[in-house]
Amino acid sequence: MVPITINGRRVEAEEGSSLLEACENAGVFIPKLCYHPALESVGTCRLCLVDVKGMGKLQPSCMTKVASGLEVVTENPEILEAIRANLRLLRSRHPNDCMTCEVNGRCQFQDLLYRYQIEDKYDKMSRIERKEELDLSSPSLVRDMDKCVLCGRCVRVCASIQGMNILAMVNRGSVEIPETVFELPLNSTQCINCGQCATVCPVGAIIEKPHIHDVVDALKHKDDRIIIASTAPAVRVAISEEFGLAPGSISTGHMVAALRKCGFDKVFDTNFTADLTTVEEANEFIARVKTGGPFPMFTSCCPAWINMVEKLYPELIPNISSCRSPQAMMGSLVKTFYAKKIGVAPEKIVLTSIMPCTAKKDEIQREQLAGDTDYVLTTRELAKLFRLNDVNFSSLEESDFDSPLGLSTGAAAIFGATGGVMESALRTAYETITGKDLPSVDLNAVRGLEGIRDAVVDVDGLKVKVAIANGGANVRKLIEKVLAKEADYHFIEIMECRGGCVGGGGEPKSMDKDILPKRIGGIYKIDHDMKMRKAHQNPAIKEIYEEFLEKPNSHIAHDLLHTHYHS
Ligand code: HC0
Ligand code: SF4
Repeated sequence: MVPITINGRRVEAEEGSSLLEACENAGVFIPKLCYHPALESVGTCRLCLVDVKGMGKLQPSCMTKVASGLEVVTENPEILEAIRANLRLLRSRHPNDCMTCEVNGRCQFQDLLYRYQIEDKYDKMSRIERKEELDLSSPSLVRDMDKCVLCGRCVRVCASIQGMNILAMVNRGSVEIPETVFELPLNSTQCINCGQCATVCPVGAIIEKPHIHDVVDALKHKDDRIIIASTAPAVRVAISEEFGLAPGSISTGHMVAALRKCGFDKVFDTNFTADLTTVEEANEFIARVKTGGPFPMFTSCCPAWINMVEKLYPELIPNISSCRSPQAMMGSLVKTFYAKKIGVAPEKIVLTSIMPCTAKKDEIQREQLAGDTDYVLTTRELAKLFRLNDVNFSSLEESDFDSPLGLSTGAAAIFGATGGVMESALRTAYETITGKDLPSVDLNAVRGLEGIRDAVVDVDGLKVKVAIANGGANVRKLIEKVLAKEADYHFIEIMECRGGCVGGGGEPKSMDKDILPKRIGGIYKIDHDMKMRKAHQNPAIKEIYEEFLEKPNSHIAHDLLHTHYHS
């Protein structure tokens, strides 16, 4: 730490860190659009300008490093005028449809316009006509480049974190925008629908394909239909942030209560089918061990990963577990097992899945799975649904999930964090293979936030080599090693988003650089505090096998819980 002066106040700051971070750590507001804590700084939006003594003209604070003795001013008439001029310019190319924009009230640009009083009541330049075509081609995302503020965050996240390079800045000046190669509609590119571009977008230029309007409509006009929600492991933690709770807070009971308040007739838990996935996947792995492969076996629950394999690495299709994702298992069980149980035609059930992920919107439209899950709301859309329904989130009385598809173990909870699917599968595979209790339920070797991790797990003499990758660029690095035969893993967990599902493309937008460890902390706490922490111990899972599915990997389990892939 070194001493610097910010607006005449002496503070300690980390040498070599950015002035922007130093100011924020000192509680001094800095406007910004291109800066994002998860991405490399580029200093292009020219909003984070500061005056540094001895440096001449105004400096972008995101690109200026802290050095001992720096004297920084963040507010003076010159800085204010420069910021306002830059905002006015961006405002002049922005449409006037805030009142109907999907991110109204959650827009970093709108906040800055208010803060700096960029009023345009009499601005002749303000415009409403469309310049760029709306790209609705993707099942997961909407691109509205008229709303782009040129921050370039989408381009950087797609290239450096996801390793995909789907978007690039094209043109210059008033027509500059992030564009796909050959200006193809997003769905005709190799985009994997991970939605990382949408989570970093400060405005509404890239958003999830909204399903909220259909869900609101279904809840309003139920007729004789049963409206069901099912919630993913990661949502119960991240939803807290949307209602002012500390990141990492666990809101399971409040979330279920809020869903009931919105009018859902039943609230099921995707964690139940995460336990079911574990049992099916562990048994599939054991069968591969007995028959000699193919190895490595890859997990199959991340739909952006499935997109990546089908589009870029089709030769790996035989290596992917045939298990449907927990979302897809829930879809098929609700429309078969549950419909039969309550004596209702499957068409009379509307199932909405609540996910931290945009690619899950794509997954439900896969022809192998179509018709099971009707809608997918992201965590962001869920928060909006709660706000629309005047839900007073934290003061609701907590509620439990409904049975029979609502009971789960700690092993399901950790699906929401990178390494969790692997840890859960290993807990079950170990006990299924050895018939013995695991020496320690916490398999710390597979936890963490590093992009690629590996471990050797001793299953009673059998050395199982496992690896975990999170974040598309890391995934691609690991896959290249596997394809080059430089790695001989037996089992690999892949999550395309950093941190796993807690960092999904549908999660609340956050400018907290420690957001992933905070959310992951909440996820492991759920597991730690549960009595049942192994999927195969879940009595509701045992019951559904006895009543309906017979046994793991049975014929009916294959029909309803497994799938296939194609390039
Ligand atoms: Fe995930 Fe899932 S854990 S992909 O990371 O397997 O989205 O949260 O819902 O389906 O359960 C996301 C999260 C899920 C699924 C589960 C898996
Ligand atoms: Fe890139 Fe993912 Fe956005 Fe597609 S969804 S453009 S792969 S960041």
